[in-house]
Amino acid sequence: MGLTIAQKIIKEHLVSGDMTVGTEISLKIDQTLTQDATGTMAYLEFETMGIDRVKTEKSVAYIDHNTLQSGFENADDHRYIQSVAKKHGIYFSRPGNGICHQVHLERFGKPGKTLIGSDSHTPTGGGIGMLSFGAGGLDVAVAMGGGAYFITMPKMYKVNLTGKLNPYVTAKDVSLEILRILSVKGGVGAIIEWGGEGVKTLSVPERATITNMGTELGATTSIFPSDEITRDFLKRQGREEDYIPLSSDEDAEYDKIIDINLSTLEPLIACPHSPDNIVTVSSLKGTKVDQVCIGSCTNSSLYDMLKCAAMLKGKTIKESVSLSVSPGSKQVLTMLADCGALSDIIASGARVLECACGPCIGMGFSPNSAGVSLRTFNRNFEGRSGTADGQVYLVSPETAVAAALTGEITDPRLMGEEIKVTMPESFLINDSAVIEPAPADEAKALEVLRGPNIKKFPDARPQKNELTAPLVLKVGDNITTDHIMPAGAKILPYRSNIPYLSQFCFGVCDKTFPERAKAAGESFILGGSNYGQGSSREHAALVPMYLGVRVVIAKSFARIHIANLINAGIMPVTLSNPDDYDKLNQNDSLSVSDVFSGMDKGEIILKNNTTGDSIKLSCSFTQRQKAILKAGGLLAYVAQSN
Ligand code: MIC
Ligand code: SF4
Repeated sequence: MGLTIAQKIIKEHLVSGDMTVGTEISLKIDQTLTQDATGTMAYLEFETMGIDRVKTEKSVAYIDHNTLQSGFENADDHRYIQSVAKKHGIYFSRPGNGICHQVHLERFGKPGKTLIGSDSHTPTGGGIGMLSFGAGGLDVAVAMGGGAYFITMPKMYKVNLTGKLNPYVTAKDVSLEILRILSVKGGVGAIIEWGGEGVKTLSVPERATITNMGTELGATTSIFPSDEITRDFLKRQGREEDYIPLSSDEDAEYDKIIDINLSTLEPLIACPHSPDNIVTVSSLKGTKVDQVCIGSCTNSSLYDMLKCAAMLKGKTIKESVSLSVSPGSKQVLTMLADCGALSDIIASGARVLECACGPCIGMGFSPNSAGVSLRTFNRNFEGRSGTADGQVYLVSPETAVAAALTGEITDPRLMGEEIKVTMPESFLINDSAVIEPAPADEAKALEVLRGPNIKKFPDARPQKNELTAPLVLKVGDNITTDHIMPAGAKILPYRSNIPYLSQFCFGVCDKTFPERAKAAGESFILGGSNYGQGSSREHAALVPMYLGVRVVIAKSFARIHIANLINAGIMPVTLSNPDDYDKLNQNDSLSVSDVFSGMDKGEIILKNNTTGDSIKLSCSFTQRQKAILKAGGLLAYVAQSN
């Protein structure tokens, strides 16, 4: 049987397992990336492992999430990451150099290689045929140390593209269309390969928009073939030698094939508060807009920015609208400036922000009360913008500009003739904002600089064979990591300070949770389906662990979060019968016994001491995962194994 693109790369990197769908495999990782919000913790974990130099081909530490530096905390953490990177063989991308995924695509990613990153949108690298995964910081730390990355062998889905996008219909609309078809749960357990004749009509930045948003489908990752378009992109980036061709075999088999005819698509929009809440832009025509934000790792390439600049040229944005533009990288910003397009953006009345995540993660530019904000980003989870009642919609750059100019949701096809942009023959190459690591012989003497904001990693709590504790929180379906451990300007500076962060845990759902969990000492949480969707932030597991949560019961879990729970020593189990969700109420007293033999059998019995009900819980832990849970988390497990 022939192989898909992902299967080919997996086969070449397989360390353990036999590639049977649903079983555990582990992969050799060629490259890693971190960003600052997850990076501090990842490097603290790496240091704990006691390894001198990273063992990957390339590891890069980016500073892009929290660049406000509203106090010493942030600046100290940046300095810590810079010094730890220099010492241990990691490249350091300074604040201002751009958003990790955009810069990695431009400067470091390679087709056919494996990449894990402590950020859920790492699959952006699939735009150049790289097999890239979002992961928790601990998994990235292990990979930097040369350890394999463990995943469940995914199913293979193919999206077969035909036709060609019409004017003002974009790669973002393709992403929204697949979200409409599959929903935020539709990609769980699968790698999505994009193929068919239509692929040839999409440039690398467009492909990267699509693989980036594959994360919102819950997919393990997404990937495009590496073809002449990929070669051309790498050549323009001055690194044609990194090109290798990659395609699936003719007789490769897929678990699902979805057909999308690009010619039939129209501009789409994701309504509050979920990326799969999709309608056509034209159906919301006339809705008043307060704010428009262009940028994020989804839509901040030079291609996107040039199109926006062309639409804004010679025009002024509507008085009632506030527009922000954040170019994805220093390369993009410099090239926009050099060709004059930046002046067109500024002249229109836009506010040009730093090359960073910015408003996407609630770092400034929050909308006004109940404000309608159209964003070219990938997530519109409730409260993420920093304004609790903000109404965030996700759109393409073209739809964003149309709204900025008219003050209301407007189908961009009404904005006149198609805007055509010509891409430059070569990109401007200047890696001055990437600091190289010190040579190994000099590195030993280097000091790692730590500020007072860095607090000790929480103590491991090994799983016990028996536990009686209250159900301290019951929540519904699609709980995101933004619900569990919110981000935003007030909280993000404390990502290396778990005790401080713990005050905000589940703040969006129930502000009393931290106090109640602490008072309980040990506790259970109950979630609905797709628990933990969204970000890779391991803080959404480490903080509940710190607060004493020992077991999370849910109807189903999101991939990265379940790995993070296990890595933090919290046991994730599912309800064997989802209807039993109704038999459990907040504050019920619950017990599990014979946990260790239950882990082996795949079934643990939960006793509800309040109602007398017995409920079956399912689990399917590998030997390694059981050992991690018994050790009290991955760090403790690694320490025990050394
Ligand atoms: C996000 O988009 O939610 C983030 C912020 O990039 C996160 C990482 C984080 O929480 O630091 C992600 O997607 O993994
Ligand atoms: Fe940054 Fe937003 Fe992309 Fe996350 S989704 S990496 S916050 S730009």
